[in-house]
Amino acid sequence: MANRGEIALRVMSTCREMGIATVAVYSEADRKAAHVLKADQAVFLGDPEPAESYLNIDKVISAAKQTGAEAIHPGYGFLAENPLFAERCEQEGLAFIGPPSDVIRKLGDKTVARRTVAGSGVPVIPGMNRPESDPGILAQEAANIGYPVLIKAAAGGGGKGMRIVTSPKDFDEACVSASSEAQRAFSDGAIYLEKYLARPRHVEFQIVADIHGHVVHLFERECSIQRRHQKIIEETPSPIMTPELRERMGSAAVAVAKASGYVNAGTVEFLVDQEGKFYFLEVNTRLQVEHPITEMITGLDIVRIQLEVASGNPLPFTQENVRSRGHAIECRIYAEDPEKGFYPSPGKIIYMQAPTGPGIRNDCGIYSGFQVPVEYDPILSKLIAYAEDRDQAISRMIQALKDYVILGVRTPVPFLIDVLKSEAFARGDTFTDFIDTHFAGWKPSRRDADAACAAFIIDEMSRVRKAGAPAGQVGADPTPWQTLGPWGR
Ligand code: MV4
Repeated sequence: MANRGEIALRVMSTCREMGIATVAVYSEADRKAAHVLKADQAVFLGDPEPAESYLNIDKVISAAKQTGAEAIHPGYGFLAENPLFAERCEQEGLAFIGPPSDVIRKLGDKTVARRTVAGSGVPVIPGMNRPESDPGILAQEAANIGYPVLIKAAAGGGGKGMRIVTSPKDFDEACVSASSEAQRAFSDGAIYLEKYLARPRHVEFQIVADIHGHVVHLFERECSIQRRHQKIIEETPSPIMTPELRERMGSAAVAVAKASGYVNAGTVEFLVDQEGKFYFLEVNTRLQVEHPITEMITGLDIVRIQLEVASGNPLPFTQENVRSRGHAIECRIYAEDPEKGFYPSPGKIIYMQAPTGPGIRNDCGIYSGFQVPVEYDPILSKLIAYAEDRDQAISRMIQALKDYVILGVRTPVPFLIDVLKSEAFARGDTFTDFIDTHFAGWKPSRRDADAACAAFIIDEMSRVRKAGAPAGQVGADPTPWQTLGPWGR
C-alpha cells in the first residue's frame, strides 16, 4: 500500500477480507500511524517529506521487492497518477492496481484527453485541443472561442494554473501567470484555452473496466460543493439527475473509457451547465476520495473490483444488472480550522469518538492519541451517511456530525453541519460557487453559547455534589441528565 491515512486503511480492509497479506510503508512522522499498526508488515521509508517517503519511487519499489509484494495499490494523491511509477511497477513485474501507465500518461495531458474524447462523439467544452505558448496565437484562439475564456494547464487538473479571463486586456498577463503556476505545480508550463462555463455543476461518473473489454459505469457523484477546488461534500444521486440524463452521461463516460483503452477503476468528470447540457472535463485515473458513496448505493466494493481486475478476472456484473438504491452523502473531515480560513490545524488527537448507527460509515485514518503530522494532506477521515432518500440522508448526516467528537485539532464539523442544514443545500442548489455564494465568511453560531452552557453545568454540578446526592440518585457522580432534567438540545 503506497499511501497512508484513511485510504491505506480502507484498501487494507478489503485486502484482509480477500486473504491478501498487506505491507505498509511509512515515514518518520507516521511511525505510530494507524495504517502501520493494521498492516501485516511495515517498511520504513525515511524522513517525513514526501520526496523522501511516499513520493519516492525507488524506496517504494524496493519496499515491495524486499517484502515479496506482488502488487502495489497507490491510493489517491502521492504517486497514484504518476505514469513513471506505474511504468516502474510494470518493469519490475509488480501489478499496479490501476490503469496501464500509457493510459495514465495519455489522460494526464488534458489536451490529449480532449482529443481522445472528441473522436468518440462525447460533448467536449469548446476550446483548444493542443497546448500553445505563443501569446499571439493564444490571443487569436481566445477571440475565436469568445470571452469569457478559461486558461488551463495541459499537465494539470484540480484547478492549479487556472485563470478566468473576461476581457482581452487581461489576457496576456493571465497567460503568463497561469503558465508559471503550471510550471511550478507540474514542471510543465503548457497551457490551453476553453470557453468558460459559468456556475457549472461538477458531476462525475465512476467507471470500472476489466482486461476483457467490459466497461461499466457505477452511476454519478455530485461534487460541486468545493472550496478552492477541494471537494467538501459529495453525494449520489445528483439532485439534478434524471433517468434520461443519467443514461446519456453514463453512456458518454463508458465511451470515454473505451476510447482511452481504460482498465481498472477511474472517474470521468463532466461539467453540467445551466441548461442541463453536459461536457466532458477530464478523467481521473485513480480511486477517488469519494468512492465510498458509490459503494453505499450499489453495495459494491470498488477496491475488491480493482484487485479482481488486476488479477485478470472479468467484471462480476454487466451494465444491465448493476443497480443503485437510496442516497449517500460524504463529508470530508480535515484537520483544518474553519474559523481561520480552513488553515491546517495539525496536533495531537487528545480524544476522538466516531459516530455510529444505521447507515453511518466512517473511513477513518486516526485514533485517540495520534499526532497529526504537518507534512501531508490534512484529511483525517470521511463520514458517509446512507439512507433511503436525500432528506433522510441529510438528517442522518447532521446527527452523525453532531456526534463526531475530535478533540485536540480543529475540524470543519460545525461548518459542515451548517452547510447541510442550509436551505440552499436542501434545495439541491449545489453549484460550484455554492460556498462562495452562501458561506463566504462563515462563523460558527454557537461557540459562546456552548461555553456558557458548559460553565453553567459544571457550576450546577458542583453545587449539587456539595449538597449531597439528590434522592433516588444512584452512584456518587450524578450526570447533568440526572440532576438538571432535560437541557440543551
Ligand atoms: C471548468 C469550469 C468552467 N468552465 N472549465 C475545476 C478544476 C478542474 N476539475 C476543472 N474545473 C473547472 N473547469 C470550463 N471550461 C469550472 C471548473 C470548476 C471550478 C472552477 C472554478 C472554481 C471552482 C470550480 C469547481 C469545480 C469545477
